[in-house]
Amino acid sequence: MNEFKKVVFSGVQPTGNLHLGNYLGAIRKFVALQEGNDCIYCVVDMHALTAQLVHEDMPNQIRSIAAAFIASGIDPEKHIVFNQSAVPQHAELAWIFNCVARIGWMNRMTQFKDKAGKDREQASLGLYAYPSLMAADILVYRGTHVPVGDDQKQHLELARDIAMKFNLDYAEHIRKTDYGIDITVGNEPVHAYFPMVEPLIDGPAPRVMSLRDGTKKMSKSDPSDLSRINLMDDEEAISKKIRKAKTDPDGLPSEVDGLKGRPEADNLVGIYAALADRSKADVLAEFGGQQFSVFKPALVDLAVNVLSPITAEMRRLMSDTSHIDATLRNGSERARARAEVTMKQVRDIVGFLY
Ligand code: AQP
Repeated sequence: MNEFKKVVFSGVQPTGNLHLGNYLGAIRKFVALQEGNDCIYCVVDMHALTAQLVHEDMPNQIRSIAAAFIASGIDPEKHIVFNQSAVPQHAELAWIFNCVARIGWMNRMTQFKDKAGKDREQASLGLYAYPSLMAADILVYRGTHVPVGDDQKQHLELARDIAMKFNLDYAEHIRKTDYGIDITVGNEPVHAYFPMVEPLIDGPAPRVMSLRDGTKKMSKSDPSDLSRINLMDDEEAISKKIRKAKTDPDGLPSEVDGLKGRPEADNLVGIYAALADRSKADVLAEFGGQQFSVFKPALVDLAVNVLSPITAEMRRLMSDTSHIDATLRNGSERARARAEVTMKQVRDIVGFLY
């Protein structure tokens, strides 16, 4: 239970082409949450340095994520759209969180293990500390709800641990101010400065898988472009990728249970269901018993119908970047003002003089 004012926060890294997984797992949820909520959506450009230091065209990568947000239906006037590096309070809070978080907690992060690979000694310190910066991104706005894909679940649990430890370690200091709020965590009453973040993972496509391997997440960094549908793909590319998507020799089952042990079939049915806003059971009621030669063209038509207006709008926005730049500048100013309210209080709680 938390009685903090509801603030929705989420971010996307400018690390390459946005794909259908980013869209269905995250951005579409961002759009749906706008109604009745205070939402802050961030292009997390500082995170982009963690796995690869030098990026070919960082400014346009940042702009293209903002363009995807807007083209998908996010209203940057009612809500806030900005890039992380323009609000230095994220890094400032992240440092304090680096001192709150324990090395043992960071050692458990599976995404670090996956991304660092075998040669962990050569991974950047930033990649290791990534979840601490992510906690700061959210909590510098005292964010309460975070729409993300399934792969971010563990990082959000860590954000809760960091918030809780800060609340407990600084409990006496927080009590001396009027910045805290009484909340209940489990059955325990806690006087908290930071809320317990709620991940919003559920949805029709919390983990979209690669089109080449149904056991691997669809990912920007997969070397094979055939593994993902990019938001900037045209009709021909979408059609080619779906036609070439790996499948098994059987036709589609009539029941969801029949997808068990068939990761590629399960993924394609899941993508169809998410794009059509239908359940998998409903999709199988229509296509059960059919071959992929029938299902794949239907999936191509659906994907093109849903994605092509977004792609066209992204291209329009990117053809003259002045609008995106003005949107990011305006969003960053509003985000900075809000983040500074929190940081003034945090500096006071920690005991920093300024
Ligand atoms: N395959 C996916 N299915 C569902 N959701 C996904 N997300 C990412 N991949 C999938 C969600 O998209 C949001 C933004 O992700 P990100 O760019 O910040 O980082 P990521 O999770 O590392 O995404 P990628 O595309 O897989 O990039 P690389 O290849 O750089 O690692 C997040 O909410 C994420 O959950």
